[in-house]
Amino acid sequence: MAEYQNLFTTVQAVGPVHEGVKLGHGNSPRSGRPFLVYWIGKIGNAQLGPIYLGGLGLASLFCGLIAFTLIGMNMLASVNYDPIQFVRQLFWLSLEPPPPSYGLSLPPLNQGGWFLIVGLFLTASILLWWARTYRRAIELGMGLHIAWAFAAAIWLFLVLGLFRPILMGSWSEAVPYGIFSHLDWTTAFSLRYGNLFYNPFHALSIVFLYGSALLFAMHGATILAVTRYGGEREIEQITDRGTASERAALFWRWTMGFNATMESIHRWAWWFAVLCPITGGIGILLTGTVVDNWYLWAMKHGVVPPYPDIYPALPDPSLSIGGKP
Ligand code: 07D
Ligand code: 07D
Repeated sequence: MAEYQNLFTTVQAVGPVHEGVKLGHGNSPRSGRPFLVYWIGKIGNAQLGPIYLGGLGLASLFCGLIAFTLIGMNMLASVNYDPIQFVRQLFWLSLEPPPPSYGLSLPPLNQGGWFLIVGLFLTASILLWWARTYRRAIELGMGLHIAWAFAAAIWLFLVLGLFRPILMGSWSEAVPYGIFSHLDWTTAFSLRYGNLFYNPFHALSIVFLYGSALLFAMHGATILAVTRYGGEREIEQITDRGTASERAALFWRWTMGFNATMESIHRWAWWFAVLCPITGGIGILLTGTVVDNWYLWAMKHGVVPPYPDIYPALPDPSLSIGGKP
């Protein structure tokens, strides 16, 4: 019997594979015969399957597949159906939104029409998958924390591709479907609106992004550091004095005076993760709708000092570089 087990020395519990709890009325059957995989057992549970597909899952995968295929076919068409060039240029290929002249109207297929159709299917796919997380949680008698966390990410996704373009009156504001093109969009967005670093909601979003990484590292490290006392088997350790959990808590109380609890650390993690796209989405929604230049905004509100008088007055650059007056 190994006394101290970790990722590399775990004795994999190999027993009869199991289906999981019984499903009530109105559920589909689960698909696939479960089986054990040794190497999967190295990073998690060794049993693969069965998976619950269900109506929502199937519909989501179907819509996702249509969106994915349409993006791929449009990219393929853009290199004249040359498979070599498709692979060679893959990261640079892109399905672009309609040009600004179409506003919120429906453009021809090859002028952004395909883009809008993809957007419809991709959004349907993501919303259906969200409904699946909601329904599965209820069926298992769980809370809805996962669904609401996913909803926070979907909020940013919808702001980027739906809500803000509608407020701006143009589908051309949406993010293109492409690896590098969506990065170019991100840079161009920041430049067009006077440097996103001066958007306080971008800053908040970064705080929660970095904070999430920090909390995840602290939590992961703390629990790994007490697995030798069974710290990963949280439940019985929470109540027992002198065990893994108490050591984990004392470590932080001794090093920084404060310690989270077994419950509160997960609330910290949830809120930091969820607030990253929530604050980010607010920042994006305000950009171009309420605030046109974050640098000038920051100067006006005393966040950054104005240029000294020796320079000529600073015009809004977005108004002078071919932009609409
Ligand atoms: C690790 C979970 C797994 C998910 C993965 C992503 C696709 C896209 C492409 C069909 C952490 C799967 C990718 C399904 C297939 C086509 C054309 C999640 C994990 C592995 N981005 N972004 C990436 C998306 C935005 C930005 C990578 C999506 C905004 C920057 C990947 C969206 C802005 C960088 C990707 C989205 C932005 C990236 C890795 C949607 C501002 C990078 C993602 C739907 C937020 C990084 C080449 C990852 C990179 C990167 C996907 C939106 C900025 C392709 C699906 C518009 C600066 N983004 N992104 O690991 O290497 O996420 O880019 O909103 O540096 Mg992005
Ligand atoms: C995109 C939520 C939607 C995703 C969903 C997933 C699928 C695939 C398939 C699993 C990520 C759908 C999934 C379809 C499924 C499989 C196989 C979440 C998304 C629903 N920035 N910036 C952020 C930093 C600069 C810019 C956030 C840092 C520059 C823009 C984050 C720096 C300029 C936007 C952040 C930096 C710029 C952002 C994203 C440093 C470019 C956004 C948070 C150090 C020159 C977005 C308010 C997130 C935002 C955003 C970080 C710099 C532009 C905190 C660290 C100045 C335009 N930036 N940024 O969770 O919300 O994204 O801004 O320089 O839109 Mg930024």
